[in-house]
Amino acid sequence: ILFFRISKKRDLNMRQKIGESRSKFRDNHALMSPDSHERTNLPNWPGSELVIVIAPQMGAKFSQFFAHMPAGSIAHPPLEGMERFIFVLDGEVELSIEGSIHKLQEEGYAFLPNDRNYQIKAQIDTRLIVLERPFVQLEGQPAPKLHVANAKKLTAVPMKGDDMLMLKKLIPENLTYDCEFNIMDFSPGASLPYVETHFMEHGLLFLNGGGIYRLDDCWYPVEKGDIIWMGPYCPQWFGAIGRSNARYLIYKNWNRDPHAF
Ligand code: UGY
Ligand code: MN
Repeated sequence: ILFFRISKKRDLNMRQKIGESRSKFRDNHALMSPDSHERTNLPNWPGSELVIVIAPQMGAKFSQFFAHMPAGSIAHPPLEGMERFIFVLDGEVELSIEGSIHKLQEEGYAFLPNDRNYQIKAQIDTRLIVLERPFVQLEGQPAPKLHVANAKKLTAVPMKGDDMLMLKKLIPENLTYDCEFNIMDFSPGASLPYVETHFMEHGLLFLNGGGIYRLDDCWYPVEKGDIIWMGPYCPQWFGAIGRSNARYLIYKNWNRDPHAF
């Protein structure tokens, strides 16, 4: 293990020294690998370092970022009209919202509706993945509810009948929500059943394992820690390669007419 760690580190430095990265940005998709992360700060995350990996500037209609929160730091709500999803990669946060407190540990998550008052406090050094987007109301539907849970406690179901591809749906399936967050878990050798093309976008984080991701006419090797943005109609396919499961967290805009965006 030690040898592997050393050689991997050296390899990474070599690549960086010659100006190489696996990160790629195209008109309808992007791959962001950890070797090109740029840390930055934002006013509503005092003391935290953020890596903004997906943003409207690249053509996406949402943003996604890693938040490195030191113990004791506090994060505040996003801009007006923006809903937020947070997922704990490691560490622990306390979410205080309208008189109640929720503890979120590894794979704990929260869907936070727009324009609510809350704070997120890191109990220890914590890494979150966060997604924000402007909420799109559906006429006749009430506002979506706060939803807090832990992905480890959810039961996975086979996707489209394939028990080599297991799916966990993280937020409730009702029309008040304008998006979905899922975890897809591929056994070694499993793949998406066909090349998908759809008007919805994706923001994706590899949680474990890896494989080959097809995006438009490019095939990319991908691994844990990689982020992918898929724009509308970006042809997409994934095949899991390796001896362990490949697992990713994926966002999708959902439950709304294509004209509503
Ligand atoms: O839900 C989805 O569209 C999902 N199957 N897409 C993907 O994994 N690229
Ligand atoms: Mn898809």
